[in-house]
Amino acid sequence: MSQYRTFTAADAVEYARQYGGVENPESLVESQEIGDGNLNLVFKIFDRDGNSRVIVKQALPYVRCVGESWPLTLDRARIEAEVLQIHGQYCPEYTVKILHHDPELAVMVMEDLSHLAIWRGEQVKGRDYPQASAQLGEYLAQALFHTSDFYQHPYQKKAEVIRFTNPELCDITEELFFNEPYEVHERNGYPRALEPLAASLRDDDELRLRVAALKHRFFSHAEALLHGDVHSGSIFVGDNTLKLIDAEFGYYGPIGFDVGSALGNLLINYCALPGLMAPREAADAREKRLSDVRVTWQSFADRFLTLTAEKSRDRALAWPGYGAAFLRKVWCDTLGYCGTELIRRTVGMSQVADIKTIEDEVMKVECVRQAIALGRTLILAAEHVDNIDALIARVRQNG
Ligand code: SR1
Ligand code: MG
Repeated sequence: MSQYRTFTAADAVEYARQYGGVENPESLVESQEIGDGNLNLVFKIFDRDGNSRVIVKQALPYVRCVGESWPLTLDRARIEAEVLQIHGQYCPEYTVKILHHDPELAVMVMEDLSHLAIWRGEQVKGRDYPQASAQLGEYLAQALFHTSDFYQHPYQKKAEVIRFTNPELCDITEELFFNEPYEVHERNGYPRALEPLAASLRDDDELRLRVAALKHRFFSHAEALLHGDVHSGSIFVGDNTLKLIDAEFGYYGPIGFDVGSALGNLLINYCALPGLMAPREAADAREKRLSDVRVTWQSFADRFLTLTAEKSRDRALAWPGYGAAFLRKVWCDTLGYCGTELIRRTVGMSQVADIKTIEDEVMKVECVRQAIALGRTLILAAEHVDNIDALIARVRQNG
């Protein structure tokens, strides 16, 4: 029986030799800890020729970016590996491959994706990956449809909801998305110049009611096995490929949460672009980002609808027209959660490189102001933004 211990670089190499599935395990000789996320250790394992071959990822018993004062369950490693295995079953092209995992050591071995780049970094540099949004939409549709009540047997679905009950990680999302940005909170990270705007969020009764409803649905609508953290930092892209990683926030929740998080991060980049590059380049990059938003939604919705028509197993849910009716609710949720993502990434704790990289402080404040305003509009107007064209029009109106 393995017992938890925090891996050293040498432990990671030894583990990769055992479980990395490489032909000549002894050729693995070195590792480098490359984790730059908020939570875990991530080791890249190299062979004698200096090629990286596999990744070993281990959860720490606390939140890495804060320290031991914020303990966090190791069970998140099991959840992450098992969510990715299930999503990989339904969408192998766009899900990172898990080669091995051990829940007690809170460790997993994954395929190496060093030939790809994290999408957020590429968006910040203004690099375009024209296929990525259609691939992301396809991933969302396949992963979410096949784990929903349309497709899963009711007994299996209920057992899976228990297996993926993830209270501690959900608690982080519940706090960071739906509480802290709307309170005076020490973890918030907005620029001081925006204090009046932040205060106006706290005092906006209509907004607070809508955020309460979104949180309530996050608590209680077990629609599908979510990835739980679909942002552009959890997505590798390359020439005509894309891979989702980092599913430790996975649980059974509202489908619109995953789709809205994805769109929200694209729109944060849209808001940040004028601070990241010259006006002409920014204008071009913004058009590409709006196209990414459109294509992500459209490819998700088209595929999801096709799957409901062709593969629904529940006799009532398979009734013609129900798939489309359900998708309309998902659209509404998507807009709301997209709005909360825009606000939590700018007002709250989890600030992103798109904004942090802006050097000009005045420009940074303006970009953040725009993201917050857009987030608020989407939360408030979710029920009145009828389709993707109307969303794009609202984004343009916002500035
Ligand atoms: C304390 S964890 C903060 C954020 O990092 C993760 O990637 C999630 O987005 C989470 O909300
Ligand atoms: Mg992550």
